[in-house]
Amino acid sequence: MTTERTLVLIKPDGVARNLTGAILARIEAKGYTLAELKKVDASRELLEQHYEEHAGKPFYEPLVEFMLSGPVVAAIFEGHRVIEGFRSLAGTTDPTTAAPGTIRGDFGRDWGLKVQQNLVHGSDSTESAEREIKIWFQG
Ligand code: RTP
Ligand code: MG
Repeated sequence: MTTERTLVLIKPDGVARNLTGAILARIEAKGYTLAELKKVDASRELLEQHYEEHAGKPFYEPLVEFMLSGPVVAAIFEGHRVIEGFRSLAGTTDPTTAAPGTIRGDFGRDWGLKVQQNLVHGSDSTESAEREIKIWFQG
């Protein structure tokens, strides 16, 4: 059986707030294994590939600008059902209402900006995980 993998990003708000270690520690504490880790100044081209499913949506351009605003940390985590396990740990998209106990619920809030700054990204399917891992680690 191949081990499932997911792409996790700590977005610029998480890095700027020095939450990288705390976030990675939660993922490891849940039992997933860190396979790759790097800090990246992402290019617009890379982010446009990563977020291609959102092109044309009202939050797309503010989202890309936000992701360009500072370094991000990209990681690959491994483990059985890691894709859904990480998304459950991250919490729902809006950090104001994300459940306490989740990464977004505990560390995030609405800052009244154009896009939701919600600390982390996690792939949402095996197909998107493999696509995103290629973009961030083999691009
Ligand atoms: P992600 O892809 O980052 O793991 O988050 P997600 O699945 O929970 O959210 P998704 O719908 O894929 O949206 C991608 C990111 O865009 C920002 N967003 N802002 N209305 C808004 O202000 C809005 N909607 C989405 C968030 O940063 C979200 O994580
Ligand atoms: Mg998403």
